[in-house]
Amino acid sequence: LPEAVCIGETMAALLPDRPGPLEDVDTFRHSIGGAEANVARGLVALGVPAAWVGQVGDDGFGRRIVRDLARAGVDTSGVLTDRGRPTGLYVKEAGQGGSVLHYYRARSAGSALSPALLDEPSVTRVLSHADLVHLSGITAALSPGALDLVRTLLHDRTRTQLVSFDLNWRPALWRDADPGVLVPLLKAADIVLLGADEARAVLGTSDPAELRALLPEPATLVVKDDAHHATAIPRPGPDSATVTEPALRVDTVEPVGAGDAFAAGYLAGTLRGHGLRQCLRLGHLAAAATLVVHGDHGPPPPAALVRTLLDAAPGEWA
Ligand code: KDG
Repeated sequence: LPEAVCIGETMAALLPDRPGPLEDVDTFRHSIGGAEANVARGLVALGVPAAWVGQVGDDGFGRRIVRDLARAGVDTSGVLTDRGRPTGLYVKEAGQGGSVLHYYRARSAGSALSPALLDEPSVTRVLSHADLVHLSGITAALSPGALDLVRTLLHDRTRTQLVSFDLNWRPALWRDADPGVLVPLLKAADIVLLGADEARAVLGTSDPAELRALLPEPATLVVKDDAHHATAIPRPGPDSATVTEPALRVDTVEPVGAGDAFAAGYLAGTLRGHGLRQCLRLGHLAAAATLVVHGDHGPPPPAALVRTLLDAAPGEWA
């Protein structure tokens, strides 16, 4: 049974074969994407048994999602099929300044998640032994039912031990919903992951001390400053110090998915009992592997390299 369960929407992804406006693209590659499934995949790549739980439509896109995740070693036994709704889709538009994701997910099977999911025996089973449940702010934006599911998982801890929450700020999803609901969700999590830019957009600051004052409850806040560094801010206490670790320098091909890879690395480190510095390093290593490829996930870093770099002296790391 999985140690970690990642819950949210996974979509079919159409990736253009060339950069530029969508109207000029002739060929798209069919892939899959979704922040929480990306984290599950990243965890498995790092040796942590993980499941993705969510809903797909009774269609080829849905079957492809389940097949690809299962082939990657992700437990899909808690994936439900919604016969009345289609699988969601996103189309990537690659430009000079980065990629834009166009979503076709309104009324999708994945956005119709609700606390009823937790009554399904297959879902109860995968949750029964999990040490960690991973959620994200994306799910909170999808529908009132999906928001209720996130709230239930954060507040009803009889089901789960540790809950991690990646803010995953996607402004396009919040045009018709109130992002104010996100702050109480962040406060109820144990581990909060957020980008510095996301923190500024949602909380008005990315300063570690100010963020801690706004979110005093979580055991750890992890703030990622894109290509530069990441900072883990533990709850103040006698043995807790804030740790900052620089990112690895790589030639970025495309950043989509790197945040999920970082989360997977950080959380794998946490589940393996590593200290904050090593968790941040594992996050950076996993992110670097995804930054150098076009899709949502890159091949995992070789295990021997991981071991060497986790133990490297500060000057030898980055
Ligand atoms: O983090 C990558 C995700 O943004 C991508 O996989 C699609 O889940 C997705 C979303 O909602 O943006």
